[in-house]
Amino acid sequence: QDVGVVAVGFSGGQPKAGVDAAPMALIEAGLIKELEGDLDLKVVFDGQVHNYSEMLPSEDPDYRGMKRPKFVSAVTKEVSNQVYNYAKDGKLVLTLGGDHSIAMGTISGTAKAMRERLGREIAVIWVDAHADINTPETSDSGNIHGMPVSFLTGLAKEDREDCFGWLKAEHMLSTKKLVYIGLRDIDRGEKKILREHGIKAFSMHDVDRHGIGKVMDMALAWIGSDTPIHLSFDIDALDPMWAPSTGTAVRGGLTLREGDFIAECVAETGSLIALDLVEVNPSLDEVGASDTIRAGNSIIRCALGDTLLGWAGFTVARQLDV
Ligand code: DIR
Ligand code: MN
Ligand code: MN
Ligand code: MN
Repeated sequence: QDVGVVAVGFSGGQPKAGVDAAPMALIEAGLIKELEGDLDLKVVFDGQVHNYSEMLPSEDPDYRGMKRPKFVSAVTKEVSNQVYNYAKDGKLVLTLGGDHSIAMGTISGTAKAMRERLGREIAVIWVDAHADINTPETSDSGNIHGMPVSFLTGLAKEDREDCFGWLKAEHMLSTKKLVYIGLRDIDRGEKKILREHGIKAFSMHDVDRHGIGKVMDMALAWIGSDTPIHLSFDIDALDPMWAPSTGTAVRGGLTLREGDFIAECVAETGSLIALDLVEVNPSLDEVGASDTIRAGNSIIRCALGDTLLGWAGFTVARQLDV
């Protein structure tokens, strides 16, 4: 299996600097070497962490309450093309963020590529403390990293090409093919959206009630076999005990093992086509930064087929390769 890596050093979807340094921190911790050396994956990576500074608009006023709309739109459009180019020739795409607004790029890219390549819609497993499904109008913060899912599902619409109007039907995700795991901090407007659209969501309450094993069985049963899976993993899904260095930490989260288990279960399906690892911010809680980076690396390794036996006992993404 070939893995295409996109390193997105972007923080414009939220106000805290430092999340742009995560891709380099993950790579310096040995990520790419481990994927090649331990997991026998062929990694395609241009060696560059993109910062997209050439896309910074000269002026970028708030629009519909969104902060930095033109910059985030331009960067996510570029990320969409980068991800699409890997996915269209059968590579599993690993995107290192960056804040979670970049999922507008990654998911639109894989959705388009899988429609063209397999004639299929993708499913998304969104692992996060937050639902990131605010529309510009329901958002209290105006931070676009809290909105990507609403644009990707078409719940938020915008005609202006330079403010996400570039997202077309081919980029979109069905609300029926979206599953959340780990939720525990959802805004009022988001709760209404989740309820009204019958979106499948496993909150921390569900993880406590059923255990993570049963939750993964239910999540994967909802998606069904033979569907390409895009896993979008926000490190703040983990409890701050394991991943303190993140912009909006919320207590009462997943353990490190539960996070790895989610990734292992998705790997076992053989249907993983893309993974995002986002919201690691090494400059917050500097004492905990190395733990947070290690947790991120661990989730990536598990999703790409590492096992407790250190043996790639299943072949990632083979099932869908025709
Ligand atoms: C909040 C926080 N729901 C917002 N979202 C975060 O700003 O829309 N997402 N932190 O990761
Ligand atoms: Mn998120
Ligand atoms: Mn989050
Ligand atoms: Mn909130």
